[in-house]
Amino acid sequence: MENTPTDTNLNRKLFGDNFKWGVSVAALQIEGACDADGKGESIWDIFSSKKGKILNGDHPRDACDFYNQYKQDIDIIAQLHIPCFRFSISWTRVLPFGVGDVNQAGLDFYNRVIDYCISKGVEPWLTIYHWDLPQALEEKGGWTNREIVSWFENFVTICAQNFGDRVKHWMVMNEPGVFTGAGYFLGIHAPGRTGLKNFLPAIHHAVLCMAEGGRILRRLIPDAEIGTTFSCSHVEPHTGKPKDVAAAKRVDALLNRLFIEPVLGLGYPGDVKALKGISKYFQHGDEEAMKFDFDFIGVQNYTREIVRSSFFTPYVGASLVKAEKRNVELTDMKWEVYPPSIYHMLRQFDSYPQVKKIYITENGAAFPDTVEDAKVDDPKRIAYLKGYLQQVLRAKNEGVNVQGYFIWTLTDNFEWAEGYHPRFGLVYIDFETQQRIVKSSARWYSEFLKGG
Ligand code: GCO
Repeated sequence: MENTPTDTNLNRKLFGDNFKWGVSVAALQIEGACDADGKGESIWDIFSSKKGKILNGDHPRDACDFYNQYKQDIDIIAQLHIPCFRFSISWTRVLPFGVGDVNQAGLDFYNRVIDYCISKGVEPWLTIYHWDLPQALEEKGGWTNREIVSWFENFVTICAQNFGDRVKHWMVMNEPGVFTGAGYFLGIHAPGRTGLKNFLPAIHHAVLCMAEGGRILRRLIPDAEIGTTFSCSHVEPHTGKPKDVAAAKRVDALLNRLFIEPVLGLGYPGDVKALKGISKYFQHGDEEAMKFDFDFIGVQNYTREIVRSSFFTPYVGASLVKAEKRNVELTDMKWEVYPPSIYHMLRQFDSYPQVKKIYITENGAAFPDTVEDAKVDDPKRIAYLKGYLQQVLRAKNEGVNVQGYFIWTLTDNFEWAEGYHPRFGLVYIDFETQQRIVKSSARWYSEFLKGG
């Protein structure tokens, strides 16, 4: 492929001196201490307690004990020479009931984490909402209740006022497509709601909150760069038949355009007829309120999807040709290892003139890592990261304004409905003992960052 750097010449310098390098995590997936020091219940604390919802009956109550071991984990980041650390704020640690009284112990925790990052020369990057909605708000309708716009405004304001003096890189939301689709349509993520009656209002209210969150941050932290993140997968038709091509376009609209386009002022994509019902949830002025000119967009890509037309699949009339049936290399999530996917997604998101800058805020892979002689060798993850980085560089060399790359993720952690089984970390966790073991992929990343 033209412009694609080879394995041998891939090194940090090719990305430029100003390129940001980091690692990403999320509060619910790593913190544990699910009811410590005044923290309230999130929808994931409740959903995970329901039988059959989480693989192996796993629960995030302890996770990686980051709440108590944050210094050790930030020390590892510093020792690996990873410059930036992206983490999220647990809404219920700061506001146990979502609104009302602030939990000072929760603010104190995040101030300790931010201060410790800075003391170790690690730049803190903050995601405000990474799926852990307060249960108290879910009981009032959660993302289906338009009042969430004011609840979210309050949460963003408190975060900006308490952390904005030291944190200058902010993401308002993590992957609205996933938490609304899986949590409010398919019912496989918290809070387990299903159907368009939940999905459509959740979409619209998440879009309104994303834009409003951006406006609040810009007003309260004028010197910060403000973004938000989107999941995405390169979508290809199973054949060149017009019905498969049309099906792929509909899936691309759902997976890759549904949230970025309204925020850019382009309105909701019209390819999926079932989405037209969103207009029912509009109020006067929403067209304007949905828009915000983010300083950057976080692109989060792992794989690609192959789509065929499927008459019997409701709403979208398309089905995925599963990677495990396509004789391709897979990760432990059964996702295809397909590096060009990140290239195509960078080109697609960069093609919007309103997109000023892109960071890859998540990319990584789960593999069945094992400990041998107190070490974890994970060559497949190293190969995955190299392959995707080559494609990021290919896009950058072709003029895409991609300015950073964050690996998902620092430590093995609670992978939502899959529990602790999938291991995405650069650092292995023995969940019995909470012992950390730096994997060979972490050492590779450290060498890469040293310019080796
Ligand atoms: C997401 C979330 C992460 C996941 C990661 C692996 O993108 O779904 O941001 O929380 O753990 O992507 O699935």
